[in-house]
Amino acid sequence: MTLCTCSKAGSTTVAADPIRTRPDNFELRSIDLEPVVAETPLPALRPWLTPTPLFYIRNHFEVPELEVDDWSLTIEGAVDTPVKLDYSSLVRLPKKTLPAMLECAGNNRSDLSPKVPGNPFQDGAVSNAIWGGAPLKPFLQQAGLSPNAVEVLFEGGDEGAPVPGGKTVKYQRSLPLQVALHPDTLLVYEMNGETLTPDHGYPVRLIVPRWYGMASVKWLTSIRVLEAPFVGFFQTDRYVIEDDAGIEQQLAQMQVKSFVSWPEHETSLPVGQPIAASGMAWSGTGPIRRVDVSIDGGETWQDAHMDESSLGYSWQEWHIDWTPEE
Ligand SMILES: Nc1nc2c(c(=O)[nH]1)N[C@H]1C(S)=C(S)[C@@H](COP(=O)(O)O)O[C@H]1N2
Ligand SMILES: [Mo]
Repeated sequence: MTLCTCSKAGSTTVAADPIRTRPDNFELRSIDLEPVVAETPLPALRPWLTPTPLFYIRNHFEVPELEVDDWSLTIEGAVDTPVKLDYSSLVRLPKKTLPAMLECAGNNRSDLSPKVPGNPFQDGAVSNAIWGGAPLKPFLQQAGLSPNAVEVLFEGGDEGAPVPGGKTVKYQRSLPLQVALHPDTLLVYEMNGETLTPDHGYPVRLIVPRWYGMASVKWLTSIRVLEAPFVGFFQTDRYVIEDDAGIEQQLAQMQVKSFVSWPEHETSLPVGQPIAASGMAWSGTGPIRRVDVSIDGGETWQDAHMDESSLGYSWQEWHIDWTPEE
């Protein structure tokens, strides 16, 4: 694919898309170092697949040091028989690979007005990867769920005080039973064909397609079936939003959303030269069928082209052919 790159002076050259040809020239935009929080730079949001080194990172605490040799996971709680899983048996099971994007619920927070506290994410707390792992469902079935089971709780190996001076907690999140039992809710050990990296949850993380990122618990150490809804900092204090009636609701599936990845904000383009403006669109409930784009502040709209259909739980690439007239 070629793109028009344009200098401020208005002279133009047609160059190969640098992010596709030289991804090593780009790096994550750091937001915090302890713990690591970093977002994907806008050029790296142009390709459908986000290279692992450019996939956004959202850690609440320091990355726990877990080794596969002594890592194991027990499915316990409201079950007939607890099931214990070790790493070597997990990776020997038939592998399911699934493209899925993750979006942090705080993505685009810096655009909010008035300003709100939290990591000042711009557009880059969102990425797309191909995940490899084993579905969780057979393990839950093997353990035998209590007829009173309502949720499944996932715990990460990371912990800390989320509020300065407050009490230490682990990163814990629960899922409704039917989401935990979805055949595409995965125990993941591979990302883009390689072993999961420490920042993304090594050795094993959960991937919950279509849900905001907070549900995809990294560095899994424990899975517990519950007979009552879970109450905990990352479940009922954070990741809740008031609905129109003023009632607090837990965040779950991603909302419908789209962005323009090219041209970037403040890019100067020559008048009269056709370009392809492009971006991504997604929803937490199904495939994107249509994207409408306005280049006149919403007065008129044109139908964007859908580039390849979006696979699995990924975003949908779109573009419009556009010739700036002024
Ligand atoms: N154990 C654990 N899991 C976690 C988190 C965390 O801090 N600890 N952060 C969550 C949040 S808020 C997001 S958006 C995603 C980010 O996943 P990534 O860092 O692989 O992009 O992981 C989720 N899983
Ligand atoms: Mo997040």
